[in-house]
Amino acid sequence: MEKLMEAKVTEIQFVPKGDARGQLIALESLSDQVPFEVKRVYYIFDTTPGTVRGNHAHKNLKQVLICVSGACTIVCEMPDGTKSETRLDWPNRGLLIEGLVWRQMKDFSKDAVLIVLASEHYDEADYIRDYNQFKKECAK
Ligand code: T46
Repeated sequence: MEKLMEAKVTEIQFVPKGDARGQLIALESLSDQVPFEVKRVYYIFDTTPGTVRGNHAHKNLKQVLICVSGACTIVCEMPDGTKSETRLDWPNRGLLIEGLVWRQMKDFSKDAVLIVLASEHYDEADYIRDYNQFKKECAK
């Protein structure tokens, strides 16, 4: 049987390099904030009002989500059924999602830009898009 990585959701606080000119946040692979090699970056913007994205889990992927403009809410369901909601509403807040976590992104503000740093290249085979299949995987 395929061995899946441990499911985990961690809120991260980035420390801005602020000065009189404004703020700057630098993220590096294999650091405390991004504990994996970044192989892919994608971003979600111009989201249709009221839309809910996600509705899937990943088998073996680590991602850091940052709302660099505006705000959105990330809902995570862990393999034991525990749910959490995190409002990402400032560029110094991040959410590290690892392994088998059912996720939804919702309540996007009009100006929301959600950037995601991912540990792997895009692979549709890593997705579980069926909720019942997710629950079956969790029960294994
Ligand atoms: C996730 C959440 C937070 C690609 O071709 N390459 C990519 O790297 C990605 C991420 C997507 N796509 C294609 C696949 C679909 O045809 O873009 C289309 C939209 O993707 P999806 O419906 O999976 O998007 P979301 O917003 O529901 O989920 C995305 C990520 O797919 C997912 O990994 O964790 O953001």
